[in-house]
Amino acid sequence: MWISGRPGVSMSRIAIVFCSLSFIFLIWSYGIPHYSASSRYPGPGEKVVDPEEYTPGQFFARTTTTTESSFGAATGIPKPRPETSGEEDPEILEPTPTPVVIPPAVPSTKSCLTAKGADDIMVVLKTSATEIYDKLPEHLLTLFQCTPHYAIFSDLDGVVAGHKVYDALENITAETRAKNKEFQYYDKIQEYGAEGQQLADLKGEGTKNLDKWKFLPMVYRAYRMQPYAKFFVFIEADTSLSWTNLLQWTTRLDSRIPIYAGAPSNIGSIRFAQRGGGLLISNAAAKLYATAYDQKYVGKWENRTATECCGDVMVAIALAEAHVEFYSAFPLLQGETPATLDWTKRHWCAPVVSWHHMSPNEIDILWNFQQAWTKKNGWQTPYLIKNAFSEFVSPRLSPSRSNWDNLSQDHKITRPADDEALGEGTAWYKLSDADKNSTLSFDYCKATCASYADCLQWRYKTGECALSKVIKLGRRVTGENAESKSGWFVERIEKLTRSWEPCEEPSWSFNQ
Ligand SMILES: *[C@@H]1O[C@H](CO)[C@@H](O)[C@H](O)[C@H]1NC(C)=O
Ligand SMILES: *[C@@H]1O[C@H](CO)[C@@H](O)[C@H](O)[C@H]1NC(C)=O
Ligand SMILES: *[C@@H]1O[C@H](CO)[C@@H](O)[C@H](O)[C@H]1NC(C)=O
Ligand SMILES: CC(=O)N[C@H]1CO[C@H](CO)[C@@H](O)[C@@H]1O
Repeated sequence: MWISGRPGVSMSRIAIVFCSLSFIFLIWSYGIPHYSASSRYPGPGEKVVDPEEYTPGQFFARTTTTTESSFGAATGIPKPRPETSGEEDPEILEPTPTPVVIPPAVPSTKSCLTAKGADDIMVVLKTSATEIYDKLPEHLLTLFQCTPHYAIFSDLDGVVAGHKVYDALENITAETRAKNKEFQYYDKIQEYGAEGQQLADLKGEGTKNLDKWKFLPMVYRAYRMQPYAKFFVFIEADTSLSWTNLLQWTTRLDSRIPIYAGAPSNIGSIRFAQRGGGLLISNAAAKLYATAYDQKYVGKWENRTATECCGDVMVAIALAEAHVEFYSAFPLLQGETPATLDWTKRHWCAPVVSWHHMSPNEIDILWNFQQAWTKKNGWQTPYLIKNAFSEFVSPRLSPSRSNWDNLSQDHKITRPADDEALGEGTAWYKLSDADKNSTLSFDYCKATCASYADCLQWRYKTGECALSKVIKLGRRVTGENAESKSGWFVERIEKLTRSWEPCEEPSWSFNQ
């Protein structure tokens, strides 16, 4: 026996170890079953907690009957214990989330390079010299390994890790450069570049304001570089693009129709595609645009750019002048991350082509997921919002998570700090007792959520309880928000998402 061969291992020590293990197991088995009890879904007419009877680790001990309720009309309100007497053991309440492990699955880059439709797409990434070393490498290692045609535009001409980077601002007229003070930063970037200095030091408002000037020349030049591309996709450095879903989407579209599509947004009367979700422009649209650009850029569009807030708005203005119509491609192209998206029935069966506000870290996770996806499902099956949910969200939902803001915000209850704002006639005064109590503790907040049949998640911080009937993951918070603590009724969420199944067909539809 290997044990007896070791010094210092005696039967009594083994006995001690055995006893400790049994003890740990006892505690563990005592704690575990209560998690699911606490997230039990009390549907209409079903039994629900009376948290009065609450004992640690057993939140929903005794049950009473509730009726269907919704925000603002709570009935059968449970009365939780105040936080002071018996906080649940955070060790027990907060099991470590199941890590999302995606085994490395690297289909040969050859298959992604030659996937159907790959040769027809031109992917264009826009960045700035001030962030290029932080954000470009991830794209070079992932997406751009798969795109036969791509270009990178910045505010400095050069080569990064062997890849050509174009300066989108090189032909801005001297008049415009003299009139708009952000171009002082453009000159600085050129200087730093020439001297080999730390371009990241120039990061700030000044260089950020240069961004809007890049769009029109970039779209034009991309078309001139690759005039036979059927579709042009313009993304930002913090956009995550699904190559397989993009290809499956564009092969269903007719590039001879002028299409300008993206995640819609409005400024005044102008409807435009938000830059972060990506802009999809068909060949026919790009051709119309290029013709108009030749006539209008210098005399008109460049001047107009000075007065518009943003480059993506300017693209919409220019395309409208080129007689290209805008189509909303939401939720295929969209501006959220898996942490901030509303996971609703409406989008459940839609494929996701883009995510925005993604760190290189998150882009990488998504990329690995998609590699595994195409390896398993080939290049003709899109991954849907629901697949992203089961991969990135559902394993992370739990009855309680500290330092976490789940973005619950349908119904936010804040106890005013000023006592005068509590009296008769105030907004606070009109709240139900359950709503008022929800601001007392995490458990009260949870109980108030439980009392609303459609409440799925809650977030508590001192004096504030926020409830939500929309599923959102949220993220870890630091600094002054670090005390936020969130929770989800996992079984309610499971029941709800199950009711959205099955997805008959991926819904590729998008409209004007
Ligand atoms: C609110 O809290 C108070 C004090 O803890 C308690 O007496 C009351 O029953 C609670 N009401 C509800 C509706 O939970
Ligand atoms: C700037 O002008 C030159 C010469 O016409 C042209 O080759 C180049 O593509 C232009 N650059 C951009 C970003 O439009
Ligand atoms: C741009 O607008 C200014 C007035 O705002 C005008 O003086 C200038 O001539 C215009 N430039 C061009 C190229 O049209
Ligand atoms: C990190 C974050 O976005 N937190 C938000 C969570 O929800 C509350 C309430 O709506 C917001 O005020 C926070 O900004």
